[in-house]
Amino acid sequence: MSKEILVPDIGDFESVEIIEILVKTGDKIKKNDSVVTLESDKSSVEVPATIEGTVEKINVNIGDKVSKGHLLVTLTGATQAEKKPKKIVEEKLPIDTEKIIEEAEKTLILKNEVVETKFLKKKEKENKIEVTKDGDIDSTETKEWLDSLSAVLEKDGKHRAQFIIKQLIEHSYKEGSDLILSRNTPYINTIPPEEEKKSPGDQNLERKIRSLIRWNAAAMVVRANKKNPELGGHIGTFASAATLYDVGMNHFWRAKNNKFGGDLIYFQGHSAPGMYARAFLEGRITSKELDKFRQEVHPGGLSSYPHPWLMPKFWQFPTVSMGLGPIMSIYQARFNKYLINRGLLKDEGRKIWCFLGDGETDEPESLGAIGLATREKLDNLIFVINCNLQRLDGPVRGNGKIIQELEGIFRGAGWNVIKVIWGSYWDPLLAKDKTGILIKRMNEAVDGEYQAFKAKGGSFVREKFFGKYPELLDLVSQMTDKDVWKLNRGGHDPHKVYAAYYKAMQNTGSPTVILAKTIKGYGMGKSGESINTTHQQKKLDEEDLLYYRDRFDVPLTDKQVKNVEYYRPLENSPEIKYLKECRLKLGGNLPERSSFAKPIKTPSIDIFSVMKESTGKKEMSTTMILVRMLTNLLRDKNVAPRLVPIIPDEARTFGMEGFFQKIGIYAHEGQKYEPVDSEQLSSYREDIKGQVLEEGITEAGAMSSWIAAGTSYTNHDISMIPIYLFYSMFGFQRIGDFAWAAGDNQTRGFLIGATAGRTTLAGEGLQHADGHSHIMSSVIPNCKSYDPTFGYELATIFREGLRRMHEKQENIFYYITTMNENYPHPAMPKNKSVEDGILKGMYLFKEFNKYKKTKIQLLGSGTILREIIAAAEILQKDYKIDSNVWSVTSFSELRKEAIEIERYNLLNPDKKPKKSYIEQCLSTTEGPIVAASDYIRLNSDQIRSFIRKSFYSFGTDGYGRSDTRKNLRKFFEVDKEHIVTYSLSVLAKEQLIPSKYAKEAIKKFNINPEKPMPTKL
Ligand SMILES: Cc1ncc(C[n+]2csc(CCOP(=O)(O)OP(=O)(O)O)c2C)c(N)n1
Ligand SMILES: [Mg+2]
Repeated sequence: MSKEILVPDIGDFESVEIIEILVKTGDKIKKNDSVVTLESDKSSVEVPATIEGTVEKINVNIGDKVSKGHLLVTLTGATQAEKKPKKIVEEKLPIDTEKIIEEAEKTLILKNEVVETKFLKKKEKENKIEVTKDGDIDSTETKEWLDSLSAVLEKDGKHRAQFIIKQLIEHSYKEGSDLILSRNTPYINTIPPEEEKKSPGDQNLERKIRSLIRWNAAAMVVRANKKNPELGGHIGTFASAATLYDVGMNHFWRAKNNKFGGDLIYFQGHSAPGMYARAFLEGRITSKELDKFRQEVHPGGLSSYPHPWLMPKFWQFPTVSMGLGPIMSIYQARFNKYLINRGLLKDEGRKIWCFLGDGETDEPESLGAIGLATREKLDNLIFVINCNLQRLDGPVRGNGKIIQELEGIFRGAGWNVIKVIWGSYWDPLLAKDKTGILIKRMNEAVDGEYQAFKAKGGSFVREKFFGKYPELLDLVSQMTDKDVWKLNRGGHDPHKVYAAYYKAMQNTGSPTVILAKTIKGYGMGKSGESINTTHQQKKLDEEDLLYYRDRFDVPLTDKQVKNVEYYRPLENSPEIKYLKECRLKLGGNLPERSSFAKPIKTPSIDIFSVMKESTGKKEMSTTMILVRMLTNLLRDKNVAPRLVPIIPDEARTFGMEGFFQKIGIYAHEGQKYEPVDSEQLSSYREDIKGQVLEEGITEAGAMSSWIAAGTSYTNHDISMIPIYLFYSMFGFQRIGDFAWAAGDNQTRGFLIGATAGRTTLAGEGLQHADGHSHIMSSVIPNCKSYDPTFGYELATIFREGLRRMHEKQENIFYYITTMNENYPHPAMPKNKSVEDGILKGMYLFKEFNKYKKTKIQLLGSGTILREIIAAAEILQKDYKIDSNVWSVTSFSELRKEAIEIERYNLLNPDKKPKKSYIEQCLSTTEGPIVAASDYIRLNSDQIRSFIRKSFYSFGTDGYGRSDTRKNLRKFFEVDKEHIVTYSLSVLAKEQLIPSKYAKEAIKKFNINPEKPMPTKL
């Protein structure tokens, strides 16, 4: 029995071209094998077989135009006709909508009436009752409720109690209450003392070790600044966070080794001295190296903050630009799950920990993606927010309580929140507090006060905190001021921190945030404990140092303290042994950066060969060509599984909807609904094994995913190839700081600035029209930026990118702009040097050599190259002027090479000077040089100083605007008419032709010389 494969529903498209036939007569094909590739004017998509069998006849040819229902292939021995998913369209008679609305409205009115009468009744009742103390209108009734709850708690436990509370809340809403019920719990620890998991550690030894780390961390900052005050550094931040790090290092954070992938820790940037100080005790860093803190120019220096670029074997994540760490860690956690769900990584229960400051939570990036962490059920993610109530210049929110604020935000977003506010010394007081007055006082005081309490001593705390209520004063009457002063904060109590970390590790189904209350500059005494200048403190005088030593019992003599000596106990001391054993148990050192990823073999040249052929009359955009190329790459068995297409909510704009069915969109819960377009070929397919990351509208999120995927070679020892496509204007301009961090992080991958060019993305206007992304990308040292015009250029650059980043494992990344303008693409010139030129940044595209009299060099980039080519034709035809047309694929690559050569020549005055590639191309050519691109003049100006000839650059300086491409190019003066006119003028200025030609052209092309510069319009 023979069966047919037809063109399925392809959405809004009709008469779509067949560009590839992927089967041959006699082939045995399985269901879902691709049969043909269709290409509309926007995208290409493969048609999968709906049945299996042997190909008997192919009924179409390449180039045929087909529509839905067209017969593609006939199969023999076909089995099981695919059952189309049932249409969920209602077949009933049209519904009388108005009637339904009318009825609904009636019920609504009725309902409202009922509700209103209810409220009226309530109001009447309220009027009769007098509000008494603290808003409690009936304390006997309140007590009854509370007693009932206590009974439930006692009899059936907290879960049952919580259930009942939830029911009560829901019920109250149903009954018409619209009060917002607090997302906050009281200002006490989340974990009650009886539920705390006890640390198995030796607390005495751990305190000693921590004290030494504290000392050495402070000493390295002080020493560096004694040497040279301009070096800077922070003492106060790590001083407040030391316990938070130490407990993790001693008991929780597992390192990468040959048996385990390792937890990933995002350290708070300016707490770096603490990590160095610990590494010093571990013997990983010498005292000489500590002395080179922040002196990074010579080898062996320790970087100011976590910078993998500067310390590639140590730091894993650049974090100091505040806000980047938190969001990157969220997407890192999600990417881990992505790899696991796609079967590329073993699920070993690895965790991602991210440390951030309370001030850092002001950054939109810090909190902007916490909802995603809940949606994705990232129980592999733990945030630790060090709430020292201070930031750079003072309190975080002096009038409020940052911990409560953050609790509300994170709980609202569905996180598991663990508050670590009070240390163990408070436990007996809280146990004695039968009336709840202590908790009430804790709830009342604001951060500004809490900060002052820790700056001003025990008697101040007694007077100002406890003194507010006589009952509280009684509570501490037996305690000395010293005892009161000792009442510690949770984040400095290793027991409390241990219990919190332990609980966080057990949590499933949601991410966890630990809100730990600490003191900025803890232990620094008068010089910097809990005072507003703490953050800037980088010098400690002798008195401060002696105090610090005594406070933490560091075994140094006064003389040693005066010399600010480091302290490292002997190798076989209990401290060092303990420290090392802890790390040994946890698998090794942290932080440590390594990679054992295998290279990915560059795909065969054949995959790209179709891009090197002419498209004939067929017009295509480079974005389409890129998508076609990616479709081809998905057929390469080495590359296909490693590709990570990342798209904000723009897949259809970029013609990428074909990927939905083919490789699926990653969704950790699969697809729980039948998509509205399920009948169509490119229907929206979410899948737990989906490959595409469609991020939604978050450039910061997409970029974080791109960084996670592009550093997978080190974090997971598996190389992935992320390709993030975005509107070029919403790339570097929006996520510039991430791109810089990506470079620091040695991310390997492709950034594609699609719909690029100030005059090429025509109809969108000022906020969309990009004329400067190539300038922004060019400043990143390891970013290679390209602005190709033709399909073969794009294919050459892309393949080289794969080869260099993923086969040769170079720490570079690519920024390539692609356009949405459709035009025909020529075949790749046969000349061997073309490929080399494309990669170096320019090659001779065409010579116009008919008249051999006057010549000009025309350099064009991106779509403006086509204007240049057209201008060259006019110059030859109408003015008998010859030209060389150069396609410049990358002004920045040309510049980077030229500055290197120039530097070499200047530093080697006695050697034979080398020639830059620009010089090799242009020094022997004839005539002045005119360069233009769809970017501001600075783009082509990048090569100006390396050209020893007259050089004129044109570009799209000014604000973009919406109009037709033709009008925009005229406005920005980069259309062929302006190029011709400017060329004639340049030649006149060089005295190669009379000026009348330029004058005539100005008139002929209707150019207004009085028009203000576009930058002023
Ligand atoms: C994006 C960004 N803006 C500003 C800074 C400068 N800066 C460094 S630390 C700091 C204050 C940090 O306060 P917080 O997050 O509370 O950390 P703490 O030191 O108190 O732990 C600031 C503003 C920065 N590093 N990054
Ligand atoms: Mg802070």
